Amino acid sequence: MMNRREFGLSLAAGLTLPALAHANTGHVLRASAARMQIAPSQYPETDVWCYNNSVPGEVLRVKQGGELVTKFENQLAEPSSVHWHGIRLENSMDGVPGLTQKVVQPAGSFNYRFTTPDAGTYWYHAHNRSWEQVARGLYGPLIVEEATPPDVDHDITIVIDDWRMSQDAQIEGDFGAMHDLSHGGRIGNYLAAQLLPKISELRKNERVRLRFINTATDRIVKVGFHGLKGALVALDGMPLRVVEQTDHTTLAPAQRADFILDVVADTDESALIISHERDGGYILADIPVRDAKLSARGVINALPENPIAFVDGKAEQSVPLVMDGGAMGGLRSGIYNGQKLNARELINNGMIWTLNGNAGMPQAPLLTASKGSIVEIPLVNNTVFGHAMHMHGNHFQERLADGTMGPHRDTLLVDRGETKTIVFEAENPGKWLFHCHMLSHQAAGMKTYLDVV
Ligand SMILES: [Cu+2]
Repeated sequence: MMNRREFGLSLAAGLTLPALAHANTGHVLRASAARMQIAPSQYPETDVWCYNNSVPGEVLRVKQGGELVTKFENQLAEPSSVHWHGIRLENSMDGVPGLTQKVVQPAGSFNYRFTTPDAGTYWYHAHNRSWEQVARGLYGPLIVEEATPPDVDHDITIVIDDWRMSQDAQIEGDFGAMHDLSHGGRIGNYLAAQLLPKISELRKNERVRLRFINTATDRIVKVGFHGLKGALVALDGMPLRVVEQTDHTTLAPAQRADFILDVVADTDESALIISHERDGGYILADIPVRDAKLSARGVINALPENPIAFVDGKAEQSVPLVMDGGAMGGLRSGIYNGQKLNARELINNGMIWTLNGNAGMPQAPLLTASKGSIVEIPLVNNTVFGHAMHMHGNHFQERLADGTMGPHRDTLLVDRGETKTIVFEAENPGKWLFHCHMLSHQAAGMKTYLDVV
């Protein structure tokens, strides 16, 4: 038997406490209000809500197959909970108030304890009134380390967030504005990327692993590079079987992407991390490159596989999920709390979107699947906005146009008018939330759940 203390929660690389001192554990994850520098230094500090006094919250690192144990303490003035995004954990630890646990009241606490079966890049975030709590800073990276990590010189987590701020760098309090809820969500005016750990320079031919996490509530971000060349190696935590040579990827809210890249910029140039916007490139990070004398690295290999099943595309049941509503969506009616309401009544209840005709949490699950069965869900987007559909507790694969199966994901962007079909093995018992991770859309109706029995 492994001794649990060997697998406890450890602090971020570069900090001083070794994992053992931290195990089993006494670890506390405390949500509270704080004030910190989010905007560039010429602006004042920002009032935020955060975990362990920082935004992003403390980088939690656990070994694959290890256990995360932490006591969540809620020192906010409102109820909250913590969701461990992308972890195939036991249902009671999933952090969804009203579905998997009771909400944690102010001054209350909840003990989270679960194993982490899959290596990769995950994150944790508030899951009560998440469209506001996440936007105010309640999130952090959760890194599950491979037993044998890839050979890189730097392992850097890049947390992207999209802030809507006033001129004095305070978070605008306009949460739940109807125009945002009914369109592309609450899009900010300050896109920021934090590199953890911070890195002040790179050397030519060094190899870096970059773990991108899009924590924005609603903004889709297209990241790219200059002076860095390599491959996409994982999506939503899960390794790609074949690495993809590319210099960019699109991250919908909640999605993650791991790249392994070699520094190809010359000495005294820069390695740039870029957000490609409609009006051009926007520099998220500019890292000076120094002193060569290192030789070029070899081929970039795939990361070791995680213990998750691949499906061949055949399914035992197929249950479509049809998205309607939003601006220009022509929504006429929907079921809300078990009652059929017209569009005006839905809006009066803050509901603008429906899934299979239902707004907000339905009274019955989208589907019930027996453990071990293979399920298919065609995601039919009848709206004129994209939706980033996130399934809790499971990863799924998209059946691609050529009939092959895409990579494992926990969040999939379905563009306006598109249908994408996902297939997965329902291997994790419990009630699993399935919702749009454009959190403004979730707030205005886009959620349901699956029951695996
Ligand atoms: Cu959506």
